[in-house]
Amino acid sequence: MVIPTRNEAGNVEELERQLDSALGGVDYEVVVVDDSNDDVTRPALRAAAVRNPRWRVIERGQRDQTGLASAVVAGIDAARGMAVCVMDGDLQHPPAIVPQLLATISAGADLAVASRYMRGGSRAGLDGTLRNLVSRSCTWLAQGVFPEARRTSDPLSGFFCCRRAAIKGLELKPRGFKILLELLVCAPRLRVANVPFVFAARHAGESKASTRQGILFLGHLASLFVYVPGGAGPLKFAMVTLAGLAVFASLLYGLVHAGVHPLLAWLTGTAASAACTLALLQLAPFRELGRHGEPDGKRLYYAAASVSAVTSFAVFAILLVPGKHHLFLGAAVGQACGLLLTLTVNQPPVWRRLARMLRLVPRLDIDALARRLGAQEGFWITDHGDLSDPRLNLIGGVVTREMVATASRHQQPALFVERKSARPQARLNIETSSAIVVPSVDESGEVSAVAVFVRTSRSPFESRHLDEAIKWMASHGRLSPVIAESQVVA
Ligand SMILES: Nc1nc2c(ncn2[C@@H]2O[C@H](COP(=O)(O)OP(=O)(O)OP(=O)(O)O)[C@@H](O)[C@H]2O)c(=O)[nH]1
Ligand SMILES: [Mg+2]
Repeated sequence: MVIPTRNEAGNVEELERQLDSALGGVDYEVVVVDDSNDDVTRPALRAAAVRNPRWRVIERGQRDQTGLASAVVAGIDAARGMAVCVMDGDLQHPPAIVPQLLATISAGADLAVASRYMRGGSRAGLDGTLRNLVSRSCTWLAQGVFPEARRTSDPLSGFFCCRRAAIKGLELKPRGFKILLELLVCAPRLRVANVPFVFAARHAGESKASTRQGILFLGHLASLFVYVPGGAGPLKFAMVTLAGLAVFASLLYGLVHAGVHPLLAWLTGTAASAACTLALLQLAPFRELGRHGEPDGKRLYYAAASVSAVTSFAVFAILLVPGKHHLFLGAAVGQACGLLLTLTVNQPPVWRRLARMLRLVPRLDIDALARRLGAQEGFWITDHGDLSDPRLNLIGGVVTREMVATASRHQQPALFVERKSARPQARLNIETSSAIVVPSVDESGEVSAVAVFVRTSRSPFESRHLDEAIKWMASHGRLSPVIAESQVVA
């Protein structure tokens, strides 16, 4: 149980009592992450930790008090159980629901959300029509922007439970109160289930929700939109498409009015619109759009875009024949056809079939991946405890077999680069060794094998090679879904 608290002294004893009675048959621990600035909460929590061995309290110093969500992240990092449940410390989240959340996890869900917004649930304890309205609107906004948040009816709930192995390695950087939304967006492949609950009234103490939290929430949405490349796909697609269409339409209109031949104006407009789209796709937030999670997905994206442009042009040219007054109708119908085609290709089943047909997802063959990365050698170490594997001799110097062992122990992909010497003026044509190490984690959260790539060259591996190795292995199911999904959320 991870419980963030800030000035909740009046709730501690009752919380302890209710958790005890609700979790009778369960082996559980309570990790309280406390940011209190009153004089009474910390003594109350310490007393709970002394009398109850299940309780642990993390008291955060002033500098680390960066909000509710970061407290939850700290609690999750410290938790040791098979499942982690997050709940408020003011008893608005009834502990009696926790066994149902745990049962939902046992039944196969990765994430069980206690939801106020479903049959059997309610927000009786949320006082005031205005707060209800704000809460509802924020939920709709989050679900409108992120389809990932539609997997539960209550993506802004602060009461949920997840399998710890399923979220291990996720790079979370939430702001404000909404940690669940962060999980949903950063890990779109988690299996989510809802459990209804009645949001109770506060047992004691005061609310910390405020207008400032509302502003932080908007900032959090923006941060997820910008820094999670694969998040909010449909909205990003609409933005890029509309930008391209705007460039196309204004050029077509302007050039035709300046007396340029419509076909030439169309070509110019299309070229400029394609350039604008391409430029947008280079930006980090839009990068994933054309890739669909495939490391090599852009090839298909460009092919589809070209076919759609040709279709659009053909329709335009045919409709142009009857006379000039059909010009803009022709352009509109042409663009609509092109868009329809793009949308069809964008459907995951169609996309996957095409990708397979065009061999964009070949079987992962470690030699092929080594060639892609420009590595001299690429190999699997299946018994990663065995550091005597002779192939590890390939990584010489500072990059040692211990580093491979470390990356595997921490289950973290790593990039190692060494330099020949500490001399400030390096000779540029000297070869250095570098290595990429990517542990492959199976369903149970264990490392089943470690992929090692070695390069001895004047230009060592860079972080983009590491990213590419991770992407390729993930798209071939050789990596835990979480490591594959975790993005750098700045
Ligand atoms: N560690 C930590 N906990 C916090 C912080 N802000 C709020 N909390 C805790 O997070 C939980 C939820 O905060 P509440 O103030 O109850 O917010 P709320 O439930 O949205 O609002 P109410 O319905 O008015 O209670 C409570 O247990 C708070 O003590 C914080 O900055 N740090
Ligand atoms: Mg509350």
